[in-house]
Amino acid sequence: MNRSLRMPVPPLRRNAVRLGAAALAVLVALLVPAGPAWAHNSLRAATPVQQSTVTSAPTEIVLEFMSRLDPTFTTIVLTDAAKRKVVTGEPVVAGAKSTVQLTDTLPNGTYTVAYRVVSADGHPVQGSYPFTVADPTSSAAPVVEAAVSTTPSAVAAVQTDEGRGAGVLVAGVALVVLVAVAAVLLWRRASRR
Ligand SMILES: [Cu+2]
Repeated sequence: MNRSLRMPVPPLRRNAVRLGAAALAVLVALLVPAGPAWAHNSLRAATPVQQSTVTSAPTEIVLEFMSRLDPTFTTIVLTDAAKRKVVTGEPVVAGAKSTVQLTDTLPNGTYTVAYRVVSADGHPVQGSYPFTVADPTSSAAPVVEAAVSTTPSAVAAVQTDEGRGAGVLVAGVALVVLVAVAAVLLWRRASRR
């Protein structure tokens, strides 16, 4: 196309600004509803540590969250490799920490800690993680996994922190939009020469 033919057309820069504004509007629309999701409570630390192997059976499970817990809505459930519930005490909440005592010594094997707590905005947050007991001096027979069992990695993948999931999704969409806008702007700048 001849350069002179393009002269009457409004400057391309104006189109670029308009496109940028549209992209910004899309970003704001995506980010605003997800805002409260970032305020959701999440697990900060745990004992036994997530995905760890401990050489002596733990006597308690301690979960520490990012913000204070409501004792009424704090649940911690321990299951063995055969998905049987392990008897524990009731969760004892102190600030952002919750502890359950284990009444019996855990036999060697892989266990899953599942938790459900409530965020400041009232939305529930739940997740789970595995840990393994491998005590070389343990005489108890290890818990055998059920035939259709979940491997530790599959259990880890099941972790459902709703807030984090929404945040990652929004970040992904925002990234795609930004890359698309950048590509269009670069293409327009290149085609102007
Ligand atoms: Cu919420």
